[in-house]
Amino acid sequence: MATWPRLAAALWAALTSALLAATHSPAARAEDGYELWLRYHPLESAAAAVYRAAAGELVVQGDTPSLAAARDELARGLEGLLGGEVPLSEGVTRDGAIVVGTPASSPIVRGLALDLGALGPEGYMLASREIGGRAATVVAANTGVGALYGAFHFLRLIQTQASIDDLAITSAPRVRLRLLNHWDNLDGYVERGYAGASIWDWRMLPDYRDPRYTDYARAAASVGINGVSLTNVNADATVLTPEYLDRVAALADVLRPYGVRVYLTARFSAPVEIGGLATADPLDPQVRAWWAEKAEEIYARAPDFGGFLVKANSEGQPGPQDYGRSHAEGANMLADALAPHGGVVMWRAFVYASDNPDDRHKQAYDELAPLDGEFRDNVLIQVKNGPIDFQPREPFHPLFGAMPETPLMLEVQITKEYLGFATHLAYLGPLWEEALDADTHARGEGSTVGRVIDGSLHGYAITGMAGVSNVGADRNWTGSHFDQANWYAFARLAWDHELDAEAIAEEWARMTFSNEDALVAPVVAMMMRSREAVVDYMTPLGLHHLMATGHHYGPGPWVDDLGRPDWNPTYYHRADADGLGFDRTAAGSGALAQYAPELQEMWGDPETVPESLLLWFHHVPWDHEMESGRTLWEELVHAYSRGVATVAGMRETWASLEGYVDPERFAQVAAFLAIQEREARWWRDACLAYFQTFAQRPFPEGYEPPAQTLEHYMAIEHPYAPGETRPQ
Ligand code: GCW
Repeated sequence: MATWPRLAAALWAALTSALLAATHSPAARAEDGYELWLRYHPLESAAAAVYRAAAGELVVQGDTPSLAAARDELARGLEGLLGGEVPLSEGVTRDGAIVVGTPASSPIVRGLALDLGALGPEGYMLASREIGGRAATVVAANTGVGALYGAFHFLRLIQTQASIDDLAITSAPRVRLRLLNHWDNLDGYVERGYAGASIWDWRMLPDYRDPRYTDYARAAASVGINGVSLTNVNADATVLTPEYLDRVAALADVLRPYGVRVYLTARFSAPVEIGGLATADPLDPQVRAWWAEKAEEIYARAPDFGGFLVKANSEGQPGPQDYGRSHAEGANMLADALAPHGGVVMWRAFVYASDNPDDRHKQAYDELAPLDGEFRDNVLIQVKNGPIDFQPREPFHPLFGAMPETPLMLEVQITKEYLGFATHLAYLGPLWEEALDADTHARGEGSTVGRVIDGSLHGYAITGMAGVSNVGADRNWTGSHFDQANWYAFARLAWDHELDAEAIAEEWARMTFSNEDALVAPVVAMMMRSREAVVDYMTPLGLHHLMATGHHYGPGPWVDDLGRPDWNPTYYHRADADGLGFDRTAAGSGALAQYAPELQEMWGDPETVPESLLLWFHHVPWDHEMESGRTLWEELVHAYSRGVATVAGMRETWASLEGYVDPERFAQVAAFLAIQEREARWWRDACLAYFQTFAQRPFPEGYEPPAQTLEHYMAIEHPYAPGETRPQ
């Protein structure tokens, strides 16, 4: 018979084990997203036991800062995942040793005589080996940073519960410069930022180095980011003053062990603004000397400084054309200043002139393609994925394939300026994959954008890919939990553009939420549909730039009164009584002529162009018959409605996953999906109400008409929507 004390003890035991289970079960613990995909929460016990056998001790030989970072990350990750400390050892003393190092740092690695030649300075090898009769896993590379990347890969295998037996993995980046571009102003405001203020606290630097910078560096290194441009391309010359360069140097120090170099945006007029010169003419000897000296000052503080990112003669930014000089003359002047120190210039191709009435689609190509071959060896031209501006869907930028003598980088936007800010769930892996896989036909079939930017098509000596960052000071870094996936996917594709967006989504979901298939499969399916849903409810069938003015939040297809024609949505959709879309064939703006003949032929005919780009290249009658048999008007209604339905389906999917995700993250995603569904309806209804005034056709049967009148939608204003361009 149970006595009271025994009963009480039994009750107490039951209670504490229930409490323990609650705190240990990953689904039950409240999480704010700060840990990103590096959560390292305990695996369930059976899985942990398997990995524990293969992770008996950690042998990191060498003590460079990057090797120390690799050791610390492995120690932290393994302890978290396996639920106990993994001992550090000087040598292999038992089965399950994890040996990390480079041939230079580690006698063990040297002794294995691994073939690391093809891995370059950043690649790595994960290999199962016997060492002194013991089973070991070797994480080897030519540099400490390579070993750090390998350590993160090894942890990822365990985080995603992949096998770590018989490992024979080698990996090296296809693209050399893999950057995040922050559009952060020095006052902490982030242009097109939806995750709070800038993480760079310039006021506290250089004295206080927020530990968050180290976590940022860890996250960056975990996915192979090796550069960060700290400041907005709408640049402020102040960052080039000595006081700020000291702060830049402090950030460079924090990021260095993780293989991340800092870059700055160079305001072209800096010699005038902070240098006291009368001109910033790139051919003026004093200007050239000023920049050369500026470069000296920077490299004295940060010897591995990466270089300058420049937006010039675009949207009001100063540039060489202010002095009658070309983009090449401007870029080369900065390149000459950086060359002695090994720095590069990333010169942006996002240029369009206020006095040029031509189709904006054509302007970057017309200005830059003729300059091919005129740039210094340390200049890259950084080209957005599409010719207009980070729309939910664009054809690839026609410069890709058109500058064989000039290294072209790809720039994509991770922050979702045009895809619903942080509240809409839109996984951008498929968008970037579409851009990277697009065939330019520059050297015959298979001349993809990916092969242009990785240098294999034209033999570029330097290669790069940049993503406009979505990181801010929000606890979850990116403003929403699912936007972390976009940071992650960008970096994974920059490392290897042949990776599959769906596989990347799966990796991310396993690390970020849970390894349970019941969660992973629906989450990945939802992510994979999400970008197309945004295309559908915002700009289907090749429509583009229908967003409201300035902040770009919500629909504004009716806007027609802005200073420049090409700032107006009406310029892009050209709706009239006959039809819809922008004729870019020879009969229209002629932009199609910037593409290869094969594409001109296919895209030039409304019958053969993919319907996803139909209205990008053609002005199409409202009754044009689509593949589905519907008319254009009916198809438009169908696509907008499908977008809303997809989001409603995403909401249902998420609702069914309660219990697989901790309550805090679950609730935020659920609330954001509700906002997304409401805004998707708003987009659909507003755009269809507007286009109907031209189409003059009824809503097809089975489709709800807009909930409100067009006047209602046109009267909506959002004066404080985040992220707008702000003068500095
Ligand atoms: O997409 C536009 C944005 C601007 C941005 C510009 C650019 C930094 O609306 O905010 O300015 O592109 O890429 O330079």
